[in-house]
Amino acid sequence: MKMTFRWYGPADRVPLAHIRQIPGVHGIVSAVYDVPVGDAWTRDSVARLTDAIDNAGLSLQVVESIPVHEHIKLGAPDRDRYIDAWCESLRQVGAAGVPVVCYNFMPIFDWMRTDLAHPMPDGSTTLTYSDEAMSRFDLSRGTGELPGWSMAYDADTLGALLAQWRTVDAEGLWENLAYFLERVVPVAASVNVKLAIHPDDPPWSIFGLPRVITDVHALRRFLSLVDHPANGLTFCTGSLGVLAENDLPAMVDEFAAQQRIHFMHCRNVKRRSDVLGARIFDEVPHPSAHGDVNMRGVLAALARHGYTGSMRPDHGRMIWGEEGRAGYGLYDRALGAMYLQGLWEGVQR
Ligand code: DNO
Repeated sequence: MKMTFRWYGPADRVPLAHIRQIPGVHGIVSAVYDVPVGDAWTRDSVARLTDAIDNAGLSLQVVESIPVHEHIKLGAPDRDRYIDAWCESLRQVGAAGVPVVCYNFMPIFDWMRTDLAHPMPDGSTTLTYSDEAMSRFDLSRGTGELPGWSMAYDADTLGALLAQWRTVDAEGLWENLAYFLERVVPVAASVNVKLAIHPDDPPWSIFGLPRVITDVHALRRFLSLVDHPANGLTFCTGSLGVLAENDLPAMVDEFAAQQRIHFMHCRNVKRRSDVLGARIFDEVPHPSAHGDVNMRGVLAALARHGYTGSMRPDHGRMIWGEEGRAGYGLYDRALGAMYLQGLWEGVQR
């Protein structure tokens, strides 16, 4: 297992020099942030990224993410052009020697929370999701009201996108995903890159949009769309862990045995519900005791199958007065990295 840490490029408030001081962390997870979605990454844009990371004494182990243009997910008539650009980015990443690319296939929105600074009893703040708070967002005013959503859409653009999505249901999304995979997996294989889809977060439909990468059945179906080692998973314990029916250690056992887990996102979540039974979850400290994720079970399953891929501590809380990008401060993620390494050492035979 390789312990890694996400870095949002030169604009990140957490400098590479600080990441380097976390014991055992040698790998970086990052992306090219200065090329518009849908355009191909160039050799130079990738080299600027790898140079900055190499110069800090670290190495780029995973690209997270090459964004998938909305027209690919929608299956729009011009999708081939965007798939070609995605493949070109993939070739550049492969040429730079980066072994894994993480991406997602969620319509319009990536991960979604309703509160990015929910106060916890210990004085920290964390990310929280609530169905009830979701139902109060008014998308007719664009994405402005959504907490921290990085892809800002004005009211008209968002309205048009939502209208296009009314014609694509979950089965349509599966078809568009298959069409995409059939074209990108051979390219990934040819440049020695493993693809790792990120599960939908949360793993259920939001705003009436389809979401399909949700549970064990979906992951099996996904892997069978293109049954090739380069077509694999980012196993995110936090995303999958908010569904009680997802038995995470059993899922890791199944997919790691098939060598189809190419990247691990480890974080813990605590499920709760309001008086009416609506879903709520909080992101909690990484150790198993704090939430519903059996982290020991997950890492033990990985160890049993000799997992050699990258792992990163996913979101952390804001602690010790730190300010910054929600979920991506230094301190709590560093604690997570240390916990995960201790656990990993403990589950080795
Ligand atoms: C959230 C992340 C996701 C992830 C993408 C992958 O913190 O896990 O935004 O990077 O879904 O494409």
